[in-house]
Amino acid sequence: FFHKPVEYDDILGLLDSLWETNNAQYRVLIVEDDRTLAEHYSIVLQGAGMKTCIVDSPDHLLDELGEFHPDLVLMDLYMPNCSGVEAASVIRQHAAHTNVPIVYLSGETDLKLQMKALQVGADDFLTKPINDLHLTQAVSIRARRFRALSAMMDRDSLTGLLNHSNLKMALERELSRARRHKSPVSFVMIDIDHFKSINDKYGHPVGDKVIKGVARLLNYRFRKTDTSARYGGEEFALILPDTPADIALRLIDEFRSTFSKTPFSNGPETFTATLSAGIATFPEFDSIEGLIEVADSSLYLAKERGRNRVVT
Ligand code: GH3
Ligand code: MG
Ligand code: MG
Repeated sequence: FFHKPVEYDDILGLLDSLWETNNAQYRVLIVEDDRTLAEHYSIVLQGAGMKTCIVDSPDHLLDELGEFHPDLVLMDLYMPNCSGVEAASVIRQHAAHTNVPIVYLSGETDLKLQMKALQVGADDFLTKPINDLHLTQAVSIRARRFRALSAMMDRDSLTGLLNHSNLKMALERELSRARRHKSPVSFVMIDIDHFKSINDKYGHPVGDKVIKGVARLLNYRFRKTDTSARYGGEEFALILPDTPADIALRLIDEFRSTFSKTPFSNGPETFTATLSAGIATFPEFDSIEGLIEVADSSLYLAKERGRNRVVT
């Protein structure tokens, strides 16, 4: 670029490569009763590197939303047994999908009707017929913004771990997967011991360093398929798929031991901290509430028995 004049083709090439990477894997749910049209959109969006899923009747919409986790919903306005507006309001009433962008794609050209349709919480209105490039652009811009926003909202700002509300969703997902595959899942609650006195002795910022230390070690020791979350102030939770209770106990006890030897600094002085953990395992316990309750009472037992220990 610096040695020769920029050519039109160079720019096109650059745009193409940015385009490919930027559209990587955006997930688009297409709600459209006209199969031919739906498949056309699908091919266009897939051609730009996105993943698509077609729903031809709003009956299965909520199931598909839960399974597919779209980054955007492309919604027809007029369908035989339900209007797109109704479908959009159903999506919006679901806590898990309050932020997913909804874009109408319809032949409706009446501006007043378009505005009314947008009022239920949709984000944009595109009119058929639509140019392929326009469609991909409109979809990818919104999908990208949604991805970036979700990534920020799903995570705790101090540690970068999943936050409380997303942990519940992750646990729900792992539990239904485990039921399908008939495999175990272990759920772990972790709490730093005497954390109040760490704060009192060294100050809040040093306390924060200890919290970050737990998060860093969690990221380092556990697999990508394991989910770690900040459950509350100095409490953490961990989901270990395909892990029975005895293996979970061994893993978490190793983690506990490593943490207890990890030095933290307060100026020239160094100190160590300990943590306690409680474990509950599916299928022995078969609900989110059950797993959380049992892991929590095991954690309480670990505290009662003297802390710096793990209880199943
Ligand atoms: P135990 O061994 O029984 O768990 O005792 P503990 O002192 O750790 O437990 P307790 O729940 O009494 O105290 C937790 C403390 O954590 C109280 C609260 O001020 C502190 N805390 C909560 N969130 C944060 C945070 O984000 N940063 C820091 N530095 N402290 C926090
Ligand atoms: Mg504590
Ligand atoms: Mg606590």
